[in-house]
Amino acid sequence: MPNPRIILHVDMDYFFAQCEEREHPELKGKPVVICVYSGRGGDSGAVSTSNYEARRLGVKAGIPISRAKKLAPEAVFLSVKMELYRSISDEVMETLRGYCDVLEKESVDEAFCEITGKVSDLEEAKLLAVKIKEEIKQKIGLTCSIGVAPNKLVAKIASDFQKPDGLTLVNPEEVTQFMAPLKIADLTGVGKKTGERLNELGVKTIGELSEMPAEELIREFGKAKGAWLKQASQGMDYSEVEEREGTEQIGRITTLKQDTGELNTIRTAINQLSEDVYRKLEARKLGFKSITFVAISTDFKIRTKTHTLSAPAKDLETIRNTGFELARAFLAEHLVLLRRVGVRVSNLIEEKGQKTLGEF
Ligand code: DGT
Ligand code: CA
Ligand code: CA
Repeated sequence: MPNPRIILHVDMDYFFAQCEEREHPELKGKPVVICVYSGRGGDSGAVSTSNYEARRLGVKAGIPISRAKKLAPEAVFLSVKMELYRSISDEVMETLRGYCDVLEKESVDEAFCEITGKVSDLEEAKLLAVKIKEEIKQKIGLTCSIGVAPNKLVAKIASDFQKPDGLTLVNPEEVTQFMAPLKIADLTGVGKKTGERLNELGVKTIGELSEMPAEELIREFGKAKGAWLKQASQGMDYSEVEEREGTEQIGRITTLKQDTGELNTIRTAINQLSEDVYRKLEARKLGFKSITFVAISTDFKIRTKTHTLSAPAKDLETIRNTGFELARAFLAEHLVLLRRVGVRVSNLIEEKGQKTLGEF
């Protein structure tokens, strides 16, 4: 037997809503609902997520906004501010990267971290997970839930096990025991249709699924899926934690000392942000092809302006100057006061210029 792997799955708690609570501390304790308005006017649209206060009132992701307003008329309703969440997500991912061998960003609010080479046993993994939670709390001001397990499948299920602010460790020897009582719907990767069919067959828990003969599952769901169900129900997963290409960006956002539309004040902020971004790039020996200026106005509207270079660059000057030019162009186009500004680079490439991380 090779040494078991140790993998973390980190999932931010009620992510979009928690970002809003961080930006507006007066929201804490109140039900908060994040909405995606369809643009068809009125309350047409759906709930993207909600904080736990709102969830207790029945307001969950996916329900119509009009229904949410009936369930929780006293709640605070906000529209999604993707730029803000993305920049906070970048901060989270950068923090995680410092702790792991390989980082696989799975979505805006979750990632797998391979830490097999960083710790020697589960006890050390636990200490590391606690440290990560503390750093994300202190530096970024958000809580997350972490699952620690010998593979990605079980780590992901474990991160969801004690939400919010949870930490769940699953020993290699305890995997089947941990999985057995869970509902089929908890098995990541099982879609609604498959779940319903299994229910019809009288299979309600992962443990019951693991007792079904592989042949029967294959007959029912086809070769690939049937075999996968059999394996997954036993908590087996050999997929690797892999860096995803082209998805990465490095960014920094700051709140201005006062709301302003003055280019000179904004330039000072851009210089500082550019240096922070540059230091991150330098430490990881990365170049970039795109630079983005992020502007958050006093009405909380978030707008961006991006410039893509004809050839990759890696120097501070290019970030700083392009950021400044983008800000100048932005202010010429918009008569607004800015509350926060940000600088971001994307289309990242490794400095040697051989292996590209970005798409060109
Ligand atoms: P939790 O359960 O504490 O992890 O809560 P969230 O809100 O972090 O839920 P998660 O991890 O499933 O999703 C992360 C973010 O993705 C969430 O804050 C908002 C967005 N999201 C989730 N589900 C939906 C959806 O059905 N529609 C839209 N538009 N956005 C969604
Ligand atoms: Ca989440
Ligand atoms: Ca998530």
